[in-house]
Amino acid sequence: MRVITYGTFDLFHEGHRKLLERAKSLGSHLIVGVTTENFDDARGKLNVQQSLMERIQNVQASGLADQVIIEEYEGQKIHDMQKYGVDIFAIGSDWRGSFDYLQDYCQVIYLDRTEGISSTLLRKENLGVVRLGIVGAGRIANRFMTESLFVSGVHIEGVCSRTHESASSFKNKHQLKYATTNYADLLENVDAVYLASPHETHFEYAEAAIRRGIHVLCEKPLTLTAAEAVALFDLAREMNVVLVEALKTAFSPGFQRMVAVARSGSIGDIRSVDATFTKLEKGDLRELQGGAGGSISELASYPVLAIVKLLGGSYRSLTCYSHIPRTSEVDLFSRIDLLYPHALASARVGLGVKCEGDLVVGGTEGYIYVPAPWWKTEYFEARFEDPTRNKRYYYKFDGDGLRYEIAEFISLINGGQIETYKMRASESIAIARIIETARQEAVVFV
Ligand code: C2G
Repeated sequence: MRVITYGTFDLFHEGHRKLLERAKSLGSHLIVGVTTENFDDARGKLNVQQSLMERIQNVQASGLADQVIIEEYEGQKIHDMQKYGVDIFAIGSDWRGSFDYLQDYCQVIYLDRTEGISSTLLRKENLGVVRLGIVGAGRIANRFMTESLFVSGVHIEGVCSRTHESASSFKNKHQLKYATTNYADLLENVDAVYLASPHETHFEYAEAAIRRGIHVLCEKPLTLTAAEAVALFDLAREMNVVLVEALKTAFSPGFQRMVAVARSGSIGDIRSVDATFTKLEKGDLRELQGGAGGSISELASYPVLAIVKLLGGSYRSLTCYSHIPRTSEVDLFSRIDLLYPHALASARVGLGVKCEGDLVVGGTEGYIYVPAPWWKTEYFEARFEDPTRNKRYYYKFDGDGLRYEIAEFISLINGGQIETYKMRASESIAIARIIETARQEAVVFV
């Protein structure tokens, strides 16, 4: 009898060993499928600590597996049952019912799970739980709460907001320990903060946290000037704390893959990048008034991120056109054109004008097309003159996507690293520089 079982087997423990022992005793040959990082990402398991290689080695070291295979995609189990001539599929009882569909191919057995031990528990013991405070109680802070539930190793302790009412209603809604209007109080009780306050407060709040050795995840735009971004990253390095700009697109698997495909030469040399993000804001634009608002400061971080990831931060010149109608104090539509040594890029943003929100990366041999909403990259295409070469790529972008940046932030803290290649300090600084220059030098039309 051939038996198969699957798992992540992160931080291999007694529960895993017992499960494999029981599975093995059901037959004569045990196959163990170990999940890839991509597959775990896709099924929402974001905090796996060990690499695929380490997890395979753990399974092999148990001496219980006759064969180890890699599980990399949804639906693979059906293929494996047939490919390996499997008689019995065994899995822990926490999955009871979920794999009944495999009964068409083999016998399905749910084995009792070992109580009191799990990878999640071990991760907590190993790494502890990061106590996080939220600054701001608006729409994005609410989304952050929902998304943080998908990430293990983090606990949202409290909230700081401008008014008592907004802070305590946020606290009650999300059942937090405390609410305050005093930022210094919040910093007393946390290891890290998430800044979702108005743009112009980011610098001051981030600086105060970093000075106390508190890690910072800061909503975009991190700062409104490059000098402030440089100062914050210098301070973070000096204090050895994590400072990450929460630009969700940068952390999504699909976007990272798109950048890698484009930069690997598959469409030749990159000569143009055109990215658009518009979001019609109706009604009260008061939040955007007073200099810090507008379509550039609200939205340009996204298209400029794509440009910086694809072409770098060293452009030769910048031109910006902004539509600021007489009735508005802020720009409602803007286009930033950047000339690079060998390429042209354009970022279009709008709060009062709607355009197609797509991204096109033009190369000397073909182009990459990412349809709207490209900033939540789920799908892109590489297209060529010869259409038989066209290729489509599909990825997962769960929920609002904030879970990816939260997971990365927590794993940086736990791993003792202060920077991630997904959103480097130099990239945040380059984005801040472009946004600052565009806002200063915009040619205005009414
Ligand atoms: N397990 C157990 N007792 C525990 C913990 C885990 O019996 N205390 C079992 C699980 O039920 C599972 C196996 O050990 O059968 C691997 O568990 P995980 O590493 O958590 O992997 P999991 O996410 O359950 O993978 O395709 C992947 C599989 O569908 C499930």
